[in-house]
Parts: sequence; structure tokens; C-alpha cells
Amino acid sequence: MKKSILLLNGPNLNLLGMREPETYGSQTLADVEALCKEHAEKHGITLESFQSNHEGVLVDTIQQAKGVYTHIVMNPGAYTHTSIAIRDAIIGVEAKVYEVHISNVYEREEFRHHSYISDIAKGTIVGKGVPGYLEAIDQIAEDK
Ligand code: CA2
Repeated sequence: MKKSILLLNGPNLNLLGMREPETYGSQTLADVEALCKEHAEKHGITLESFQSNHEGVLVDTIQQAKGVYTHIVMNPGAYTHTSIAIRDAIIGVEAKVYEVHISNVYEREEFRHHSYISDIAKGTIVGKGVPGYLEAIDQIAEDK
């Protein structure tokens, strides 16, 4: 099956480039989505993007990805540290999930150290800034 990626960003990531550039950089979400699409296409992979601030909408989107995308690159934002619902949705989808965090969550507050996603993700990329998303796409390109 030809590879296809859903790039999924969670709560507050719509604010990328507008606040806290010292933590999250100066690129906007639209910049990140365009970069990822271009990068995936260089590998011959299609990529579509979606962002939501709402846990249930993210769960719906993951459920709807079943049979549509082969891979999901997801930054679940703060839901990483709280959401069993997103974890369960990921377990139920066939697509392989790569978890990306722009900041190094392990060097931040203790409550950011635990992820409900990491142990079920195919890969986790943390603290590499926006290039972390591109690294996830590179890993998918190498995926069998
Ligand atoms: O480092 C990451 O990518 C995070 O997933 C970002 C989440 C945070 O809750 C996680 O612990 C780590 C927060 C996203 C907030 O994004 C903003 C971007 C610009 C301005 C304000 C918030």
C-alpha cells in the first residue's frame, strides 16, 4: 500500500510562531504544515494536516484515519500527558503513529515527563524543534 501521512497537531499548536518562540520557535503552524507536506512529497508520500484543540475531535480524527492513512505524525500537545482516550484511539487505528514534541519535555516540568503515547508509538522524537516533524517523516520513508 502506498504510504500516506496524516499530520495531527493537538491543543494550542495553532499558536505556533505567535507566542513563546524561545520554546516552540518562530514558525507558524501553516509553515510547519507546508514544510512537512513538501518534505513528504520529496519521499513520494502524500501528507494531509489537521489541528484541533479538542480531545474528542482528535479521537474522532484518529478513528477516521483507519484505512485512509498508513501513518500518523502526531504532536498531541498537553493531551500527551493526560489522555487515555487518545491512547485508546491510537491503539485502535491501523496506521503507525510517530509522536513528535517540539520542546524537550524531559527538561521541563515533571508533569511533562510522562507520555500516554510513547510506549504505543512506532517512534518518538523529542526536543528537536520543528525539524523533529521532518525526522518523523524520514523515519516513515524508511519504514517497511
Ligand atoms: O513540545 C511540544 O511539542 C509539546 O507537545 C507542546 C505542548 C506541551 O503541552 C507539551 O508538553 C509539549 C504545548 C503546545 C503549546 O504550543 C504553543 C505554541 C506557541 C505558543 C503557545 C503554545
